[in-house]
Amino acid sequence: MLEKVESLLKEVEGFTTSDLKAVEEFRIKMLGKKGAVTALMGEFRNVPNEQKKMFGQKLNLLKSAAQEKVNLLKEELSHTSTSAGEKLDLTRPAEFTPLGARHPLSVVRKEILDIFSRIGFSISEGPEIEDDFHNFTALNFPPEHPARDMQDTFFIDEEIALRTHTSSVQVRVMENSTPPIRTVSPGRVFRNEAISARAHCIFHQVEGLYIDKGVSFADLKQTLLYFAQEMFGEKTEIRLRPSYFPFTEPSAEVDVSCQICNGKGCNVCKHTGFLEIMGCGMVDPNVLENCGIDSNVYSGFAFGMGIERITMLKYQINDLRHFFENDLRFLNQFKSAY
Ligand code: 2U9
Repeated sequence: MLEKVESLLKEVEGFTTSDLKAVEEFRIKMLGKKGAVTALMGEFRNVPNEQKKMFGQKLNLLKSAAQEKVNLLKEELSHTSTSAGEKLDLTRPAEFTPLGARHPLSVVRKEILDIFSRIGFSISEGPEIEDDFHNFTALNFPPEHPARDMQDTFFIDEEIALRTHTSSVQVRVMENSTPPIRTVSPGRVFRNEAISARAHCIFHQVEGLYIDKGVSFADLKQTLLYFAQEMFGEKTEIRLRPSYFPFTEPSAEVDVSCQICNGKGCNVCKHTGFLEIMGCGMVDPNVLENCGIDSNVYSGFAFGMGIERITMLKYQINDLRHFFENDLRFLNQFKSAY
């Protein structure tokens, strides 16, 4: 019997195969219910008492050697064989993995930020949950201003709300640095609006701020013309219409000449030749003072735009909800190199 154990041990040690099926057959032959090792285990009770210890040790060694050999071969072959025991064809072309793409809003956000970076603007970001001071008070919103209403703003408590614009980030920049300040702030903003083709309760903005000695409305106009021509093409013209915002004085809405009809008038621009792209103005002296900047020494301009609106104009998208639905038929049209 001892010889039988020794010879099986040799067989186990010498066994090798590249076929998973043969490994399974070997396992059954050795360790299966009717296998050789199992049979020897059954005969153990017939071994004389004085040999039981030595024989038991050899038998255990044989059993674990067989089990280890099976495990090792299965592990090795599972990397190179299919479950049916066939060899893998390593020369086969790899399966096609479709590449993802950036979201159109990310592409346009980067384009906007790059345009301003090229003329010395830094990028600043800040919290989406803001206190009343940074979102409203510092920006010259009077206590009873309708934007402070729960109908327009998502309040968390009386003092804290989801920011309604990224101007709050620029308030923080002004508090923490001294002019000259040239910064653009991209980010998500939140307004309590019903969702439609033209509005969403979450959207994306880029706002800009330039503060230094002697900054004028002429600087603002030229900066916006540069932006419009970089974004929409060098023939683009801009037009400013007077407007009102609590944080700028004077304030204006900015239009660009319609790229569809080159300003001649068409359905897209409702026959006006122009499309509105953003708002702007000279920073109200009260805002400078609220943020610790001397309005007798410094002046500045600011502007703000919705990234969704710029993207819709640039790519003639007629419904804002497309940006939030993740429909690949929509998204795949905007694959970009960036
Ligand atoms: C500071 C002071 C002033 C940012 C500005 C606008 C005009 C504006 C709208 C465009 C479309 C918001 O996304 S929108 O709905 N924004 O018209 N934003 S001036 O003025 C600032 C910013 C920061 C400290």
